[in-house]
Amino acid sequence: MKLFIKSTMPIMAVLIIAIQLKAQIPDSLGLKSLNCSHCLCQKDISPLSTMISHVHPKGKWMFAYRAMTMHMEGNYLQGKRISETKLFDNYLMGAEHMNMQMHMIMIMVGLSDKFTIMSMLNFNYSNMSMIMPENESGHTHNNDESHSHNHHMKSTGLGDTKIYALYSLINNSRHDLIGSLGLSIPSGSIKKEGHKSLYPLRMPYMMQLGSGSFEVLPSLSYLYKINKWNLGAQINYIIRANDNVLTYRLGNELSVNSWAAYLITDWLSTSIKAEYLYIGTIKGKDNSLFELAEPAANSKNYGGNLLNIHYGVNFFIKQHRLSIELAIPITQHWQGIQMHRKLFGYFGWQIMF
Ligand SMILES: [Cu+2]
Repeated sequence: MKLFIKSTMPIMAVLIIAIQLKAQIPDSLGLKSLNCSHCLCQKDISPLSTMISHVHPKGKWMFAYRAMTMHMEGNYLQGKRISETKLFDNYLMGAEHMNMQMHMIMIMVGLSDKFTIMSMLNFNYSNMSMIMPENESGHTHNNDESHSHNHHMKSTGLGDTKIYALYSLINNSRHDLIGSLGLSIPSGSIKKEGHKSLYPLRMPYMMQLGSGSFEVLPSLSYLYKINKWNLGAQINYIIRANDNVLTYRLGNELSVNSWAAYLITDWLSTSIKAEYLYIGTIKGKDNSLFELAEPAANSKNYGGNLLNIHYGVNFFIKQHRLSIELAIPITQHWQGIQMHRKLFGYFGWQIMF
């Protein structure tokens, strides 16, 4: 409960500021939207997975729900899939596949025509299917499988909470340049444990709901608008500012992405995007994790980089936007033994008012 209050504070702050702002400018909807001839916010055709792609005119609100799912599979060492036998030479068990879901609730409001604030609450769900050699699996539940033995690790709950300030540096009929700075508050648990009878231990780093660190999130976005096209490029950085209470710090992350989006008709747009993501290695470690239990429990098996290609569509219905996007990795390189990322899916709904 305390955690919930702590994490909803930024949302509340945004709400209070925005309600006051709204009271001061009663005709903001009618009048201000006319000022917005260069503004992308009304019909933002940028890819859904691009978190920051517009600022709002003063007093204009947006409410959004976004979901992201990622599927990971196999155990890879230096790009090559390794056999279960090889895995069990070094570890007691391993992951077979994993599904991660993030559900985001987002509120955004223009404090002035240049300055917008945005707040995001996350709910995370992770499910990792584990394998272990048959002779290691002397647990209580019955099992008829002949080769290896499966069980699942699951974690679910509130993730880290984010608040962003966005500033429009350039905004004209052709060019948009948006600088933004965010802060992530570690509201997500980093002490999730597995099921009592199967894995009565703290789960590995990637199964935890947050980073446990405060994060500084700078970003710069450029958009070029021509006819029905919107061409964009963006750079995002996640700086993990402190060691968390378990004395480790997840690596910093850099994302560079570029996209082309096209408005096909009044109500439909499509986009392609390339994203390069670099994830740094973990500093320190969670001392309660047994490193030989599985690759994910070893802090050395963390970090790397990948290049994703995205394809998305946006539907516009009055002030609503519905979006779907899919992404697949083109290349990926990971430290040590890690699963490979296979598929990403995004779904989003947003409303402007
Ligand atoms: Cu918005």
